[in-house]
Amino acid sequence: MEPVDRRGFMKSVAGAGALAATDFGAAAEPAATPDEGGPVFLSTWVHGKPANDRAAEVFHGGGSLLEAIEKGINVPENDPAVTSVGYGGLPNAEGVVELDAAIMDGTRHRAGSVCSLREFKNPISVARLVLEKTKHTTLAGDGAFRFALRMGFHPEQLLTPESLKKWLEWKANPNHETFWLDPTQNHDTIGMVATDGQGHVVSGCSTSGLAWKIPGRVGDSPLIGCGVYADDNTGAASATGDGDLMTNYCTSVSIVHLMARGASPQDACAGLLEHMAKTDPKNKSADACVIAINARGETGAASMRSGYRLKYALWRNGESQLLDAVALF
Ligand code: SD4
Repeated sequence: MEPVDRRGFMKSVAGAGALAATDFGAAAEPAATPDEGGPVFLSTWVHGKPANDRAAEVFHGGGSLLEAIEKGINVPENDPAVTSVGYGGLPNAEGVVELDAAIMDGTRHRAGSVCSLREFKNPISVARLVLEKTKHTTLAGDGAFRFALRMGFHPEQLLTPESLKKWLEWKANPNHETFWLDPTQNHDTIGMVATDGQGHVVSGCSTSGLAWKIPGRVGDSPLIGCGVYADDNTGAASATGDGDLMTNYCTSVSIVHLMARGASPQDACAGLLEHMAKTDPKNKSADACVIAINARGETGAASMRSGYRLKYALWRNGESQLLDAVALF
């Protein structure tokens, strides 16, 4: 993605806003012509970098794009230092880790997802098996647990000494009725979008969701069209931040639809956040960040506000970097 100055950025937002106002039922743009640019991996937050590196390694080792995204996302899922994904993710209000994940294949236009999955640290891998082995799209709670068991995954305790300590501290605090952790400590959902450079796109997302959430709470991450969306005719998107808010805007499918009407990934990301701010000015202070890629490998990333600015990871042509997303406010 090119660096965006403020004037260019506001112009792009205005353009995307105009696109947002167009009729969603209008004829779509012709499918993007894929170039031969090779794979591109784009992920949220700092832990997106080792995730991208692993995804690129798997892809270059002969794995499919779906497999690359799954194995890439497994990296922060397995890392106890990442406290909002997989093993070591902060638990719900009752001290139980509940994980959400989804993966969508833009070629088949099919997704798999799991919600409120307990005791398995790799929900993205379980979600992929929902996609590959069943006719369903989403499995939740106990059913997702039993499906994972049947698929051969091994249950384990996902609390680490550190996450247990944090939960006990939260419980001991007399003001602990909030279900939203200080956002500065809760930036860690992994969203990844990628193309193989041949016109194929995939989107994946994995999270432990909001720390101290009400048991059974499902965020945007495992909901198709919210946390993930992918369509080879256009591109793919993913989201991170306040999933209770972003679910109401179907962020990922809305971004892909903006791209289908001609917006660049950058303009589509900015346009969706601008739409959120326009419909309710309170959203200007929301924690909301999005990433997108089109089938030509062009990328976009945007944050609602500079106080919750997305750091994102980009892997292209063997180069792996961390970048700061633009912020609207
Ligand atoms: C959720 N969207 O469960 C996730 C949380 C998140 O950065 O992305 N945090 O609401």
